[in-house]
Amino acid sequence: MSEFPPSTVLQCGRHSLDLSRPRVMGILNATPDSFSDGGRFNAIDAALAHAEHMLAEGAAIIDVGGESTRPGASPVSLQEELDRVAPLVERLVNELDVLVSVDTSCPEVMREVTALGAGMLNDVRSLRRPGALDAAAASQLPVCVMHMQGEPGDMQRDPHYDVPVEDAVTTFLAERVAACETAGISRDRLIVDPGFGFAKTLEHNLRLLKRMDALAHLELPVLVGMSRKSLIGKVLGRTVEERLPGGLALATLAVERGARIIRVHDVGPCVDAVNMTWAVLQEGENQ
Ligand code: 7PM
Repeated sequence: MSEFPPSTVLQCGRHSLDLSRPRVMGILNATPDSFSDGGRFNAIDAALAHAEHMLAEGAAIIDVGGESTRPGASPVSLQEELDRVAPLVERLVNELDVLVSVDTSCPEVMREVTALGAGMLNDVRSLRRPGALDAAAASQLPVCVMHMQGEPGDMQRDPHYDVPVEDAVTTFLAERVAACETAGISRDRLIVDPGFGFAKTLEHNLRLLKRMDALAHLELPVLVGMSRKSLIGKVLGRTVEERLPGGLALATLAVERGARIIRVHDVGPCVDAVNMTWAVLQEGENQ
């Protein structure tokens, strides 16, 4: 436990991210506004207020998503994704001076948000789109690569693995890490994510968390996202609004198994769960 993951400070543009202890990443949806330019302005104001709230609750990173990567979501055009994400990133960086991560698979979006001051890239497609590896390498920013089998549209159609799911995930991530290094993204800029809820049955998700220590072989910081996901709903019979206690249990177990970034909607409760878990894990470690 104590030697994994390696104590590390990630350089995220102007920000440093100390991952010698676990951190919480707050999810910020860059939601479209169907009314007018005035309406869009209001949607951005609301998103900024929410980001401010998450920072006050202890978020170390704000992850901005234009919903193009959401499983089952209808594809969003590049222009629409840029229109949703870019103005929000710009204001987060300039007005809140926060470490902004951007959830995108599009090289054009990666380049644009890098120019605007984003500090991290988060790609559920692991830089597999044409041009994404080069865009991420040029950004010089840390990148989170995530395991997913197939594409968001079809991935939940009877997911199957020929080897234990944690081995399939580790092999996939090792291959993506190698591809990143070949493209010029050095290891000290990489974060890996097992991709909970992406092309996985309930049993896959539960086993993946139970065996998450298998990812330790990669010797890279691990990010997990389980907040409000359907595995909680399936086990507990809870609606999306009722999944916070289940999510905190999962966050606790992930930290115990070495996760260093926990991506969540409910930042305050998760910060307490993470810090409490960390206090127990650290007891006696510094003597
Ligand atoms: C519907 C289903 C809507 C799932 C949104 C989602 C992850 C991510 C997402 C994750 C990383 C959500 C997901 N999940 N990025 N983006 N890891 N790195 O719950 O698990 O936000 S989208």
